[in-house]
Amino acid sequence: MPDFDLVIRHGTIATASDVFAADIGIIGGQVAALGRDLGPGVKEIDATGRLVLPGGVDTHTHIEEPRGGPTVNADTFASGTASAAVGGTTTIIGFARQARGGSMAQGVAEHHERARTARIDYSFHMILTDPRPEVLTQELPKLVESGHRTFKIFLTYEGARISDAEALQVLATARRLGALTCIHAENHELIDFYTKALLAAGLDRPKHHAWAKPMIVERECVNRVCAMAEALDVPIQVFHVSGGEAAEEIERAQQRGVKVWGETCTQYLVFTADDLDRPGFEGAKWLCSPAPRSTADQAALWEMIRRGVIQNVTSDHAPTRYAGPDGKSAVGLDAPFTKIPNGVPGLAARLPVLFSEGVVKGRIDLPTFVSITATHAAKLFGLHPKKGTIAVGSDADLAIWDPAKKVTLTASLMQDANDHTPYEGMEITGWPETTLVRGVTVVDQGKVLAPPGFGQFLPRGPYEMIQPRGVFPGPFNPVDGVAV
Ligand code: DUC
Ligand code: ZN
Ligand code: ZN
Repeated sequence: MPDFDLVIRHGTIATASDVFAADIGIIGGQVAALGRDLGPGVKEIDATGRLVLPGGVDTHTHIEEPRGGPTVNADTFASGTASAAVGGTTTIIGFARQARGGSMAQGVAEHHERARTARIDYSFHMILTDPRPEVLTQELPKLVESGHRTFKIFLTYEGARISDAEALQVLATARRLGALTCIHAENHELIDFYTKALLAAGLDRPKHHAWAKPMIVERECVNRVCAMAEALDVPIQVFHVSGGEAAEEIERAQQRGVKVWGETCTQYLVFTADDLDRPGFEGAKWLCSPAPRSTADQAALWEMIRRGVIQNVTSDHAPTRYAGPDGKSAVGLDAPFTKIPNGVPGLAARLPVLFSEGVVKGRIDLPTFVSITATHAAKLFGLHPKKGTIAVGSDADLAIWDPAKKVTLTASLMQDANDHTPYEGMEITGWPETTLVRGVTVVDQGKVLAPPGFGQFLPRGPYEMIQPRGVFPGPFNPVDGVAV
């Protein structure tokens, strides 16, 4: 009589704190035992010579988001989550968006419909584009209660951005409801000023996108949102920190005790502004916001990861095909940078690129890799310990890696619905060969086995990590108006 549904034998397990040799016994989709010489399983996987890591938790993914323009998000939940699983990721958080003038509840309901084809587990951040009083006071309490515990706000992008006054109202609401706010922090007015100056001078190629939003644009805004978080005593996650100066603003706030967490993305660790200057229109493939920066910024980001200032590395997967009437070149190969949709695809590439560039090249150790790709994100977004670790009682969401496998990245390897990858031709070492979600093999040797709909929505309840500190810079609580 077998003891387990599945036993993964003889692997080397890594968590965010330890690396050890053990078998994993799985019952009912959860880890039931870790140990040597576990009893038999109905099924067994031999992981000799392999690393067994928690499946990746990618908390910044744009999938099947409607845009309302000529270009479209290339992925559906079926294709985006297939790609995620191919790259060893087992949980994603996507974005449900409020239409301007519309209802956040409707945006969430519509996104739940789209996500029915997900092949791995998922949750949503709620993009607030129009935080009117009734949205904040009537819709959000119910939405948070039903497990949508993160807000996303943009301080730039026409059509999505909100004012500082509105941002403060969103942050105050997050504090009252026990929600976390994620922020796209770039100074809109400065970008606008730079952009007008560039266009007036005829400087409108893809490379000028980086000129229109240099680091000062980001640094100033990161400083500002840290001040807002401190003033209201409310935790925030700063999305896609792209270089040293912005990370330093976060570090300073953290040193003052502010609950601000920094995220960067794979692309900022491997690409630079020079990639936007590839011949012809090719640079459009690397056009994202914030813009890729310099090799010095890459080194600074790795250092900030080692120091724990940046704790989460996501893909910011934002796929737009290159060719075709709905692609990056929809407006023509001479389109000004202002007409090119922002974003790069990267769901499948994230873990392998970070493993190769981080662990194999000796920039970070294996537990740090696990932490920045899975464990910290699961903790920060209220998914831990169900997700993001390997422990008795956790979901058996696992990636079994060949740490020595040499791979040349190509678009077809990614198995998303895009027609290119900015990582094309990159040579890496290490590949997640088998991915399991809740003990079920969803990808094996590049073959996607999970059907659309296998993924489950992950509602997120209240949790300690994002509780306010109860410390205000002034003599009273400006959110509730209660004397401290
Ligand atoms: N930047 C974002 O803020 N979102 C999606 C794509 C991008 O480049
Ligand atoms: Zn953003
Ligand atoms: Zn994004």
